[in-house]
Amino acid sequence: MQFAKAVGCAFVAVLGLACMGVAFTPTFAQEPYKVQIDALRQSMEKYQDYKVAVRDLYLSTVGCVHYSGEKVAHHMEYPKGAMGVHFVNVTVEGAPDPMKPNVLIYEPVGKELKLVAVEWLVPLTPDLKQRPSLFGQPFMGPMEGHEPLIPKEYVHYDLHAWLFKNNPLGMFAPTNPDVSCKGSDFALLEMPTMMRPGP
Ligand SMILES: [Cu+2]
Repeated sequence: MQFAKAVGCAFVAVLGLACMGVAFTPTFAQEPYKVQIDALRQSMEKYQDYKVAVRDLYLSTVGCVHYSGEKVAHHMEYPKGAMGVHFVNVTVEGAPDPMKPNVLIYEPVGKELKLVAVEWLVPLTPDLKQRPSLFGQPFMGPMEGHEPLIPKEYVHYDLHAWLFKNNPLGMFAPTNPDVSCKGSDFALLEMPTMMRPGP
Protein backbone atom coordinates (compact mmCIF):
# COMPACT_ATOMS: atom_id res chain seq x y z
CA MET A 1 0.00 0.00 0.00
CA GLN A 2 2.88 2.32 0.84
CA PHE A 3 4.26 1.66 -2.61
CA ALA A 4 0.91 2.32 -4.27
CA LYS A 5 0.60 5.57 -2.37
CA ALA A 6 4.13 6.59 -3.36
CA VAL A 7 3.40 5.85 -7.01
CA GLY A 8 0.14 7.77 -6.77
CA CYS A 9 1.96 10.71 -5.25
CA ALA A 10 4.65 10.59 -7.92
CA PHE A 11 2.00 10.57 -10.62
CA VAL A 12 0.19 13.46 -9.05
CA ALA A 13 3.49 15.29 -8.64
CA VAL A 14 4.13 14.88 -12.37
CA LEU A 15 0.85 16.67 -13.01
CA GLY A 16 2.09 19.47 -10.79
CA LEU A 17 -0.68 18.96 -8.27
CA ALA A 18 -0.50 18.65 -4.52
CA CYS A 19 -0.32 15.19 -2.99
CA MET A 20 -1.61 14.96 0.53
CA GLY A 21 -3.47 12.90 3.07
CA VAL A 22 -7.03 11.72 2.75
CA ALA A 23 -8.58 14.34 5.02
CA PHE A 24 -9.30 16.77 2.20
CA THR A 25 -10.34 16.53 -1.37
CA PRO A 26 -7.32 17.20 -3.55
CA THR A 27 -7.30 20.30 -5.69
CA PHE A 28 -8.04 18.42 -8.91
CA ALA A 29 -11.40 17.19 -7.57
CA GLN A 30 -12.80 20.63 -8.34
CA GLU A 31 -12.16 20.16 -12.09
CA PRO A 32 -15.65 18.91 -13.06
CA TYR A 33 -17.05 22.02 -11.40
CA LYS A 34 -14.53 24.44 -12.87
CA VAL A 35 -17.08 26.38 -14.95
CA GLN A 36 -19.44 26.71 -11.99
CA ILE A 37 -16.63 27.75 -9.64
CA ASP A 38 -15.27 30.28 -12.13
CA ALA A 39 -18.75 31.79 -12.46
CA LEU A 40 -19.08 31.98 -8.68
CA ARG A 41 -15.65 33.62 -8.35
CA GLN A 42 -16.59 36.17 -10.98
CA SER A 43 -19.84 37.06 -9.26
CA MET A 44 -18.09 37.40 -5.87
CA GLU A 45 -15.30 39.59 -7.25
CA LYS A 46 -17.15 42.80 -6.35
CA TYR A 47 -16.80 41.85 -2.69
CA GLN A 48 -13.07 42.36 -2.82
CA ASP A 49 -14.15 45.79 -1.59
CA TYR A 50 -15.52 44.96 1.86
CA LYS A 51 -17.75 48.05 1.77
CA VAL A 52 -19.69 46.53 -1.12
CA ALA A 53 -20.14 43.40 1.01
CA VAL A 54 -21.45 45.39 3.99
CA ARG A 55 -23.91 47.26 1.77
CA ASP A 56 -25.22 43.86 0.62
CA LEU A 57 -25.68 42.91 4.30
CA TYR A 58 -22.59 40.73 4.70
CA LEU A 59 -21.72 42.07 8.16
CA SER A 60 -18.36 41.68 9.86
CA THR A 61 -18.04 39.44 12.90
CA VAL A 62 -14.75 41.29 13.63
CA GLY A 63 -12.62 38.48 15.11
CA CYS A 64 -9.94 36.94 12.90
CA VAL A 65 -10.32 33.24 13.59
CA HIS A 66 -7.37 30.86 13.58
CA TYR A 67 -6.56 27.37 14.88
CA SER A 68 -3.50 25.79 16.45
CA GLY A 69 -4.01 22.40 14.79
CA GLU A 70 -4.56 20.76 18.18
CA LYS A 71 -6.65 17.57 17.97
CA VAL A 72 -9.41 17.08 20.54
CA ALA A 73 -11.60 13.95 20.68
CA HIS A 74 -15.15 14.46 19.34
CA HIS A 75 -14.24 17.88 18.01
CA MET A 76 -13.70 18.99 14.44
CA GLU A 77 -10.23 18.42 13.07
CA TYR A 78 -8.94 21.73 11.83
CA PRO A 79 -5.38 21.74 10.51
CA LYS A 80 -3.19 24.57 11.80
CA GLY A 81 -4.11 27.71 9.94
CA ALA A 82 -6.61 30.52 9.81
CA MET A 83 -10.03 31.14 8.38
CA GLY A 84 -9.94 34.93 8.79
CA VAL A 85 -12.70 37.44 9.44
CA HIS A 86 -16.20 36.14 8.65
CA PHE A 87 -18.76 38.55 7.21
CA VAL A 88 -22.16 36.87 7.67
CA ASN A 89 -25.36 37.63 5.79
CA VAL A 90 -28.27 36.35 7.89
CA THR A 91 -30.78 37.38 5.20
CA VAL A 92 -29.56 34.54 2.96
CA GLU A 93 -31.62 31.56 4.09
CA GLY A 94 -32.86 28.20 2.84
CA ALA A 95 -31.04 25.45 0.99
CA PRO A 96 -27.43 26.41 0.15
CA ASP A 97 -27.26 28.22 -3.19
CA PRO A 98 -23.93 27.61 -4.98
CA MET A 99 -24.05 31.14 -6.35
CA LYS A 100 -25.02 32.82 -3.09
CA PRO A 101 -22.80 31.87 -0.13
CA ASN A 102 -24.02 33.39 3.14
CA VAL A 103 -20.49 34.11 4.44
CA LEU A 104 -17.51 36.00 2.99
CA ILE A 105 -14.07 35.63 4.55
CA TYR A 106 -11.37 38.30 4.64
CA GLU A 107 -7.71 38.21 5.63
CA PRO A 108 -6.32 41.32 7.36
CA VAL A 109 -3.24 42.39 5.40
CA GLY A 110 -1.67 45.66 6.56
CA LYS A 111 -4.52 48.17 6.73
CA GLU A 112 -6.56 46.23 4.19
CA LEU A 113 -9.02 43.37 4.28
CA LYS A 114 -8.42 40.95 1.41
CA LEU A 115 -11.25 38.70 0.28
CA VAL A 116 -9.90 35.13 0.45
CA ALA A 117 -12.84 32.71 0.68
CA VAL A 118 -16.58 32.22 0.79
CA GLU A 119 -18.53 29.87 3.02
CA TRP A 120 -21.95 28.26 3.22
CA LEU A 121 -23.32 27.87 6.71
CA VAL A 122 -26.41 25.67 7.03
CA PRO A 123 -28.15 25.31 10.39
CA LEU A 124 -29.15 21.79 11.40
CA THR A 125 -32.96 21.92 11.41
CA PRO A 126 -35.45 19.04 11.81
CA ASP A 127 -36.46 19.30 8.12
CA LEU A 128 -32.87 18.75 6.93
CA LYS A 129 -32.90 15.10 5.86
CA GLN A 130 -29.35 14.75 4.62
CA ARG A 131 -25.91 16.29 4.72
CA PRO A 132 -25.79 19.19 2.27
CA SER A 133 -23.25 19.18 -0.54
CA LEU A 134 -22.11 21.59 -3.25
CA PHE A 135 -19.62 21.09 -6.10
CA GLY A 136 -19.53 17.39 -5.19
CA GLN A 137 -18.24 18.33 -1.74
CA PRO A 138 -20.08 17.05 1.32
CA PHE A 139 -20.39 19.76 3.98
CA MET A 140 -18.51 19.34 7.26
CA GLY A 141 -20.47 18.81 10.47
CA PRO A 142 -22.89 18.89 12.02
CA MET A 143 -21.01 20.81 14.66
CA GLU A 144 -21.72 23.27 17.42
CA GLY A 145 -21.39 27.01 16.87
CA HIS A 146 -17.87 28.41 16.98
CA GLU A 147 -17.47 30.02 20.40
CA PRO A 148 -16.96 32.81 21.29
CA LEU A 149 -18.37 34.46 18.15
CA ILE A 150 -21.18 31.99 17.42
CA PRO A 151 -23.12 30.44 20.33
CA LYS A 152 -22.56 26.71 20.59
CA GLU A 153 -26.32 26.10 20.33
CA TYR A 154 -26.05 27.08 16.66
CA VAL A 155 -25.50 23.55 15.37
CA HIS A 156 -24.67 23.65 11.68
CA TYR A 157 -22.93 22.24 8.63
CA ASP A 158 -20.46 24.32 6.68
CA LEU A 159 -18.33 24.36 3.57
CA HIS A 160 -15.49 26.76 2.77
CA ALA A 161 -14.24 27.58 -0.73
CA TRP A 162 -10.92 29.39 -1.07
CA LEU A 163 -11.78 31.22 -4.27
CA PHE A 164 -9.41 34.16 -3.91
CA LYS A 165 -6.37 32.71 -2.16
CA ASN A 166 -4.80 29.37 -2.90
CA ASN A 167 -5.08 26.85 -0.10
CA PRO A 168 -2.32 24.20 -0.12
CA LEU A 169 -4.75 21.88 1.72
CA GLY A 170 -7.30 22.13 -1.09
CA MET A 171 -10.01 24.46 -2.34
CA PHE A 172 -12.57 23.18 0.19
CA ALA A 173 -10.42 22.67 3.31
CA PRO A 174 -11.78 24.45 6.42
CA THR A 175 -8.56 26.27 7.34
CA ASN A 176 -5.80 27.77 5.24
CA PRO A 177 -2.20 27.61 6.51
CA ASP A 178 -1.29 30.50 4.19
CA VAL A 179 -3.85 32.83 5.80
CA SER A 180 -2.72 34.72 8.88
CA CYS A 181 -4.38 36.79 11.59
CA LYS A 182 -1.11 38.49 12.53
CA GLY A 183 -2.26 41.67 10.81
CA SER A 184 -5.38 41.89 12.99
CA ASP A 185 -5.86 43.49 16.41
CA PHE A 186 -8.77 41.08 16.81
CA ALA A 187 -7.09 37.71 16.32
CA LEU A 188 -9.01 34.91 18.03
CA LEU A 189 -7.43 31.51 18.60
CA GLU A 190 -10.43 29.19 18.55
CA MET A 191 -10.80 25.66 19.83
CA PRO A 192 -12.13 23.30 17.15
CA THR A 193 -15.87 22.94 17.78
CA MET A 194 -17.59 19.83 19.02
CA MET A 195 -19.21 17.48 16.51
CA ARG A 196 -22.88 16.60 16.84
CA PRO A 197 -24.82 13.68 15.40
CA GLY A 198 -26.89 14.44 12.30
CA PRO A 199 -28.73 12.79 9.43
CU1 LIG B 1 -15.10 29.68 8.45
